[in-house]
Amino acid sequence: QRLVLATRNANKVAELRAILADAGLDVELVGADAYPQVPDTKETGVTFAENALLKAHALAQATGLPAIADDSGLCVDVLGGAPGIFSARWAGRHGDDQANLELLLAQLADIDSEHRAAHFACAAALALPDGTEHVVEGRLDGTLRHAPEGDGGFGYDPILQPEGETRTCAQLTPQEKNAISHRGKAFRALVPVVREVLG
Ligand code: ITT
Repeated sequence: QRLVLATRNANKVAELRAILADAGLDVELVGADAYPQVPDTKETGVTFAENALLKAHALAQATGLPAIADDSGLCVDVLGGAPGIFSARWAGRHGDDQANLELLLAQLADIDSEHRAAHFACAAALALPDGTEHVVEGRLDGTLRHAPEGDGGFGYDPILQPEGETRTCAQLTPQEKNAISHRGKAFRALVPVVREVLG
């Protein structure tokens, strides 16, 4: 059985491969890079779930294969949930992780440690070429540091300290991050659905 990973974010691909393998999903995962002719999906939804479904449907339609997609981001309480679905382009240029993180830290410069609650959110979607769809969500709660720490992970990992942790996500091993992350939770919940739907 083959499944397309409807993401062009290499960091997500690496985490998804590990999470799905650890969950025992025995399918061939084809990267979206195998389909360069498929244009990037316009993320016009207003929720993580809507955008994840848009991406999964686009790849399923274009390839004729079942597709799974991830839409995710960082939601900051004191900013009313922003950057949220705009996390990848918070500073303007899509995927500029460093600029996004720096802008967010500048915006929060005057916010003290008691008021820096935030969470990562992830919607994991499965779409079939016949239009069948499923979506599940996961989150990781924590607080935001005043300065980045750690070299692991990607995106906002160096500033998010999970609840009950003394380290940032970027200081966790990949296994430790996947065990508690929004992405790990969402995709582990999707695995039984994938098994059921693919038979
Ligand atoms: P695809 O749409 O191709 O999957 P993308 O990077 O554009 O890739 P999103 O629109 O879902 O994906 O944006 C996700 C952004 O949220 C990502 O660029 C990071 O800034 C942030 N993010 C998501 N998961 C994260 C994680 O585990 N750690 C740190 N930051 C994360």
